[in-house]
Amino acid sequence: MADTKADESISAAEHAQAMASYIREGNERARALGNRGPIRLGGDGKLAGDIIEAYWQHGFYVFENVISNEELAELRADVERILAGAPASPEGDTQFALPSFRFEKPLSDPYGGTTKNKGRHPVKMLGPKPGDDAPDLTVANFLGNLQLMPSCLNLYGHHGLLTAAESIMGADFVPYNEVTFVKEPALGPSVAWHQDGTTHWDAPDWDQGAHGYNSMAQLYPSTAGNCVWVLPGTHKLGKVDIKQLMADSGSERLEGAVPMLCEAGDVFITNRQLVHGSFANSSPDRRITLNAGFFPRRRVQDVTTSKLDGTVATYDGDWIDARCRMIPIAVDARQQRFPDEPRYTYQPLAGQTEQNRWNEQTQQELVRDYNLWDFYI
Ligand SMILES: O=C(O)CCC(=O)C(=O)O
Repeated sequence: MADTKADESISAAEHAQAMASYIREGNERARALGNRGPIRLGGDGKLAGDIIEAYWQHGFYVFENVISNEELAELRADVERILAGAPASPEGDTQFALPSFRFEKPLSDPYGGTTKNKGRHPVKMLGPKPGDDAPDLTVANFLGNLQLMPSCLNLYGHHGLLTAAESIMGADFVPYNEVTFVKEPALGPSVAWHQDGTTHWDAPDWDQGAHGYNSMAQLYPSTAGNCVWVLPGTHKLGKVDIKQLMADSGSERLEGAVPMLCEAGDVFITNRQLVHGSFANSSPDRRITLNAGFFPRRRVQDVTTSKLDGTVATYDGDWIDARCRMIPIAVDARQQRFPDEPRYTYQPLAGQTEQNRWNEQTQQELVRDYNLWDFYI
């Protein structure tokens, strides 16, 4: 069935109905990929070779059981606290130098077919009509997770997750931003199909890892009805013609896509060049995703480019080094919270442990407004 109806011309129930067979088939395809399991390291201390291979083959991998129930409870409690304290509208969002919240209309597609985000979302998704009791705006994202939620800082310093980033992007991998995606049932907006990268597509040394990856920790089950869907393998193809894919598929439900499924406490790593997106959440299930993105350092060092909001920046060594301090600070915070776990060593700052302790002073001087140093490629 071709989706030719305008926004809000279908109800959330009709949207869920239209998704039903797509979800069934997508679930089967996702389970057949075999790219999931616990974080396993090899004898060299790096991610096991078969995991790295599966990541590069499909463009994503699902790490199971990364977050204990105890830690999950802390993360969920922090999310609830932030939601409860959220201002009613963007005007009240003044706690930090940059906004902490992104608000959207329930079940809407804020990006598809617009020039927002450097025009990287070429097609419009269906925006089913929200229920009569829905608010005008819903919180779609938190921005700057590491300053908003102490539990997120702890999670960020996780030995296995940082070892994964090092194994795939090199020891000098760099962080770029941390956001939360909030997809409440019957409210969560869609994120129209896109590829994340906006800088290196035409570079002579472009490769399948040129725009890094996102780590996506799931605080609730990630289901086909609420999750991010991907087109496996598309990270190898360069810039993909998403409009054509949509025309070929006859609807927003792209053929061959798979849902990134997992349980609460699992974490995906997802290549930013993959074609991916999420539908309006017409399902009965909440999704909360903590995103933390990483790049290979050589892909940002001295690069001049525009960020998603269009502002132009050059990421020199001082900028990058300042932003990278969040890694050892988070490692120290995690060690204080979970002292029996292995401690990750971030090689580029290995000699600066003392300057990068997590304490009241570094919280105020470095963690607060740390996201002024975010990068974007
Ligand atoms: O979580 C979502 O719904 C979308 C995530 C996404 O598109 C991204 O992180 O680039």
